[in-house]
Amino acid sequence: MVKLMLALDLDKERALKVAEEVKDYVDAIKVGYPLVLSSSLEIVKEIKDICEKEVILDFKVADIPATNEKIAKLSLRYGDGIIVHGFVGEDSVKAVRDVAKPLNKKTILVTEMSHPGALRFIQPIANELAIMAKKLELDGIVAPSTRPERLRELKHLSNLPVLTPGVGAQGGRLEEIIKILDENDYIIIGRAIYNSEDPKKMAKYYKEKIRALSK
Ligand code: NUP
Repeated sequence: MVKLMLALDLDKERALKVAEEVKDYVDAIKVGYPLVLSSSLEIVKEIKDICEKEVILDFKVADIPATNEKIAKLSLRYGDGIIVHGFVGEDSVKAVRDVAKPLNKKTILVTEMSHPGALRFIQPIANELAIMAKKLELDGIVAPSTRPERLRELKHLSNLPVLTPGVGAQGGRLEEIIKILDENDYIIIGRAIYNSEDPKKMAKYYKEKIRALSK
């Protein structure tokens, strides 16, 4: 079954509350700058203490190789993997991968982003990014639920597990993307769950919908 990854872009207090509420229905958790900058990287441990899920660091690392290496070393003291940008070049991505691999942690490459602004600069190179992810034998790519045909193509080109954001608040439709995905892939949902009146109920709703549509 396709996995559900919760994006926890909240402050510490709300993030821990939501993690506790939804833990029976999500398979993994994604933390990014809003949460880490409003607390610290230690938050990853606190989340793991609550729910023992896979935690991916969405830091979209995009610097020169020497700096990427330092960022990866510091970040990957926590969590199970890190998201990087590829437009900075193969050497920068390799620097992260070479830190992550020996630690048994994932390096996940952003290909095409899910927001409208992605059309101008990143969509034109997204196919090449997916091919680079495959060549570097990374652990996954990020590709958009907001453009199902692009999601299909990027998954095909990379032949890697896909983490796909865009369902819910960004207008992506679960029914349209689920047929493209398989049990190695993750659907990332944030606001549609944590901003709802009842995050637990909403996480259950998405989990059950994924189960029903996966058949
Ligand atoms: O292309 C991307 N789009 C995107 O929304 C790459 C991402 N990493 N994200 C992240 O996915 C975004 O930063 C947020 O954490 C999550 C989507 O959350 P939501 O739109 O479901 O609230």
